[in-house]
Amino acid sequence: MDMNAFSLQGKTAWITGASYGIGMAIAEAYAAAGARIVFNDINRELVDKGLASYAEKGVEAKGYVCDVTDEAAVQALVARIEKEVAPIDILVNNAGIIRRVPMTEMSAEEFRKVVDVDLIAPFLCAKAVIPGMIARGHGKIINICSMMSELGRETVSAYAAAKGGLRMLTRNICSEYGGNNIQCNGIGPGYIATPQTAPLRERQPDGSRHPFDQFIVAKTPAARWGTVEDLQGPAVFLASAASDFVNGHILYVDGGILAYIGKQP
Ligand code: NAP
Ligand code: GCO
Repeated sequence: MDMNAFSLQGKTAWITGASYGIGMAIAEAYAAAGARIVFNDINRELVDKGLASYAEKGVEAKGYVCDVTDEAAVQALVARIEKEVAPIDILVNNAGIIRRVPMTEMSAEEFRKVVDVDLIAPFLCAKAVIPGMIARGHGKIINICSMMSELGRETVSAYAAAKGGLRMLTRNICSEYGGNNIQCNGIGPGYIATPQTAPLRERQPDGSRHPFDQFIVAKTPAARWGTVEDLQGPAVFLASAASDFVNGHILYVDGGILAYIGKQP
């Protein structure tokens, strides 16, 4: 086997919402694999923060302000990237939000906002890049799904609905554009230590670990939270030629939690 199949040399990757967290880790890995990095975030402050972080890590990246829920802004950004940088070979739909609210206390507006960012935006970004990928005869789209693409839990109804929808959007893009040599797959991170999950890991007033933290560690065969680095290898694989015959697949990177019923109390 030619191990260059895992190289991203000469490819241009656009990672949404990648000023920090999972998106930044994926961008770093893609740069190490040879790709040109483009990212966006929702405001200038975050983009500048991201650019400074990338520079500190020695990663050359171009950053743009764009709200991925705004179709006109997304279309304009894709045109700008393809003019200023290069045609987009790899799209990672990473931008996301979560609101942890009991469903009966959640407003329709809050529910819609989560679905807007976590499901509608990946549709808008994929819709914007697919025509160019078809014209060039190849493309990779990677949607950052979630364990909540498969499981529910209290207070995350909007997020689970959106990430469940993202699982099926992934499979539908595969179905509709696989014939154009576009591979669309998902990554389903387990519980990863990032700002988004910080509230679930906060130390209690008495210094003890958060009950949810203890719960996740007990439910995960790997007996630990995931790190953003755990996602880098799977992300490179799904962006590379090594996965050209993998399509419509959600690759769960969860330490085995989805496979495990849990220890008998
Ligand atoms: P995160 O805190 O969810 O960060 C996501 C990034 O997207 C932030 O920079 C965020 O900006 C940005 N963003 C939000 N709305 C946006 C919009 N409308 N337009 C452009 N950018 C926007 O970080 P994360 O934990 O690294 O999560 C990244 C992805 O992984 C998300 O899709 C998340 O659902 C998914 N995920 C996370 C975990 C986990 O355990 N952390 C597990 C499974 C899946 P702001 O800072 O302004 O919000
Ligand atoms: C939560 C967490 C999860 C993770 C992730 C799990 O409140 O349950 O935030 O939703 O973010 O999506 O895969």
